[in-house]
Amino acid sequence: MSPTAQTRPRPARRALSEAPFLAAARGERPARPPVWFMRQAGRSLPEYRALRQGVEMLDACFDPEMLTEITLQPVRRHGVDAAILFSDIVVPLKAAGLDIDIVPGTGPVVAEPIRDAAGLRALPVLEPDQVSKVADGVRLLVDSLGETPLIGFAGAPFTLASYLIEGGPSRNHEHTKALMHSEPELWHELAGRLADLALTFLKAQLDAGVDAVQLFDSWAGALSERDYREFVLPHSAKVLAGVADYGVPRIHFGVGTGELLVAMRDAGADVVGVDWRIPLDEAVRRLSTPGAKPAVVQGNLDPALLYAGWPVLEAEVRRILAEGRAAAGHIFNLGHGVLPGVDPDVLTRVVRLVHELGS
Ligand code: 1CP
Repeated sequence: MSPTAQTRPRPARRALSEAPFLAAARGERPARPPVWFMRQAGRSLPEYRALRQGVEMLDACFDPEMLTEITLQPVRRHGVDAAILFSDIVVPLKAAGLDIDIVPGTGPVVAEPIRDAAGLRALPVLEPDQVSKVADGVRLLVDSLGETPLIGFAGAPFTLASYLIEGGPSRNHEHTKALMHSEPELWHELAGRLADLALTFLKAQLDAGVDAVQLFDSWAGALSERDYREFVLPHSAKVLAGVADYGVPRIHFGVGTGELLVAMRDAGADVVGVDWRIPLDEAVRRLSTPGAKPAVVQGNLDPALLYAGWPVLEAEVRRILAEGRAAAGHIFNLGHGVLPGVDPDVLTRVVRLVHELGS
């Protein structure tokens, strides 16, 4: 969101610039601090479980009416300050024709892991019309959301590559790291193609009207800063630079990335997502240049503490808001996604507390 960026013409949109989420993302301090939750839609909500009965996860992601309704559910229930498009980081891969599925209880699983040049050749290119159903959902959402901004998202090249190379969720990312170091040319070609795919997916959402984007590099924290800068940063930077001229906030998030925050900012983020392992004021200190405006951050309540009982949770929310005052702007969130078993009433109560404490 560089101030000099030429803003692209986008769909006519209600006046949203005063929305607390967008104000905080610009580095302002709105009267009401904004709060939303990663994975706010989904299994913690009984209305989601009811709607998904008998519908495969990826089918839901390509049904404009269903993805719209699921996206709206947490906004209605919790009163959060932003909606996040209900989709998945593997949706553009599926749309392009890759044999990939989301297996309940496991996550994304790829039929043929990509580990050599032949595998890379088989990776299809995403054409914008292959995600037209997602864009249709974005247009429906923009019409229904009123004053609440809509966040679009994509998986970053490293996190996507890990699923493709490992074949599914991985604790150690060993095949991914091995390929990166032993066949760097193949790695860079794969990551470059995943950057193009993420960019096409984000542009489809932006052209349809999303108000902000988040690049999820969930598993980047598995890398050293040296490896991140050499193997990952240029590709994530291509994605973030590729959407800069839309003039919307770009949030860049990963888990366990305390040591990578500066590198992730250097990749081109306007807002840096922080997990719970590092206090927000320390994150801001690492991210800020003395004499310049401090960084803008998003985070960072430990999602497990939603189980800890209200006195613990209230103290945590107060601490995080206080530490967040070190930032130019702070968007309250979890440090990672809502766990499926959480009591949704606890989330609603957190939203109310954040709003009350700010006013
Ligand atoms: O049947 C179900 O309900 C499947 C569970 C589920 C859901 C609800 C999956 C499978 N994806 C989603 C939705 C989803 N995925 C959203 C929804 C929007 C919201 O936040 O409300 C988002 C933003 C994602 C993005 C996503 N998918 C990420 C990045 C965010 C993160 O959590 O780090 C990742 C890593 C994935 C992969 C994925 N998809 C699904 C699962 C269970 C996983 C993780 C598996 C693993 O541990 O590797």
